[in-house]
Amino acid sequence: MDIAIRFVENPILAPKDLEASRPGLEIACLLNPGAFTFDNKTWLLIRVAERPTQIAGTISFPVLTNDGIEIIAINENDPDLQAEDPRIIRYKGADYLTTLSHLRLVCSDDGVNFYQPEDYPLLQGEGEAERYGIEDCRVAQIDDTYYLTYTAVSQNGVAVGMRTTKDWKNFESKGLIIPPHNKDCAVFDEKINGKFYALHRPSSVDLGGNYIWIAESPDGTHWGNHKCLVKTRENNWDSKRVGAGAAPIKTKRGWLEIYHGANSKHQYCLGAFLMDLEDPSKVLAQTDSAIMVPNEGYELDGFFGEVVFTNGHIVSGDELIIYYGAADEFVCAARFSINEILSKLESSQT
Ligand code: MAN
Repeated sequence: MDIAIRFVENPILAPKDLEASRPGLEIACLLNPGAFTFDNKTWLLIRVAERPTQIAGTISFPVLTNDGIEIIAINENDPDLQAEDPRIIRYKGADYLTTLSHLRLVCSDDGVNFYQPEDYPLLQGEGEAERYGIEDCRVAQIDDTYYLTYTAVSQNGVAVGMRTTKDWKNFESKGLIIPPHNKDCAVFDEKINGKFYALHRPSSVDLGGNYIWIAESPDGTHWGNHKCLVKTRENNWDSKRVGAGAAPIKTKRGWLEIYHGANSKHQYCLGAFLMDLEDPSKVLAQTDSAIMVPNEGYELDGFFGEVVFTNGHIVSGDELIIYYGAADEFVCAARFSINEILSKLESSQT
C-alpha cells in the first residue's frame, strides 16, 4: 500500500531548471539525489544526465576522455546497434550509456525550493573507472566528514566509488571501494562497536541475483566480512532486483532501511526492512507490500517510466522526507511517518 504523502510542488526540479555543464550538451534527466544537511540548509546532490540534442536517425552520447568529452554518434539503422533500452545501448560488442551523468549540488532553506549556490564545484567522473560518468550518490555523515558513495561507470563495468569532504569544496577521492558489478552503496551514519558498516548491491546473475549485501570496515575505505542480507522475492513487487536507498535510519526497534525493488517489467517501487541495532547483519523484519508505487503522471511517464527511486532523505523526529527520482527524469519529494513504516514491517522467519 502506498503510504507516501507526495509534495504538491512535485516535481521540485526538472531538466529545464538547470543549465547543462558544457556547450553542445543538454540535460536529459535530473534524478536520484543524495540528501544531507550542511550550513543550516537542506542540500541535494543531484544526478544530472546529459547528451547532445538528438537528431532524427542518429543516437549520440558523450563519454569522458582525459581532457574533455568525446561524442559518439551511431546511425539508428546500423545492424550492429542494439538500442531497446533508453538507458543503455550495445554496439559492436561493447556497452555504452545513452547519457553521461555528473553530480550537482543544490540547496534550500525550506526543503522544497532549491537553487544552485555559487562557488561550489560540480562533481565529474575522474579517471578510467568513471569514463561513462558518476551516478546516484548516497551521502553519509560521520562526525564532520561526509562520505559520498556513488556508481562509477566505465567500459570496464559498474562499480562503487567514494569521495569524502568536510566543506563541499575540497574532496578527497578514495577510488573504487567495491569493484564491478556493484552499486547502491549506502554507508551507515555512525559506527557500530567501532566499525563502519555499509549496504551494497552486487549482481551475480548466473548463480545468485541482484541482492542487498552488508559489509564492515575499520576505516570506511577497506571493506570486508560481506554478507547477503535481503533477496528478491518471486511473484512480488521486488522480484528482479533490490538495492539500498540512503543511510539506514536509527530507530528504537532497529536500523530502518528504505530500499527499491523492481519487477520483471522494470517497475521500481520502495519498501523497507529493519536490521538489529547491535548487529545490522541480522534482518529483523521487512515490508511485504511496497510502501510507495509509481502512480503520478511524473512517475509514470518520462525518460524511463514507472520508476520511483530514492537514495537521499532527511529525518526529523517521526518525519521522513524522501527525495526521489521519478521516471528517471525528475526530482521529487514525499513525506512519510517513520512509525507508520515500522507498523508495516512483518517479522522475518530467519
Ligand atoms: C542501469 C540504469 C541506468 C544507469 C546504468 C549504469 O542501466 O540504472 O540509469 O545509468 O544502470 O549504472
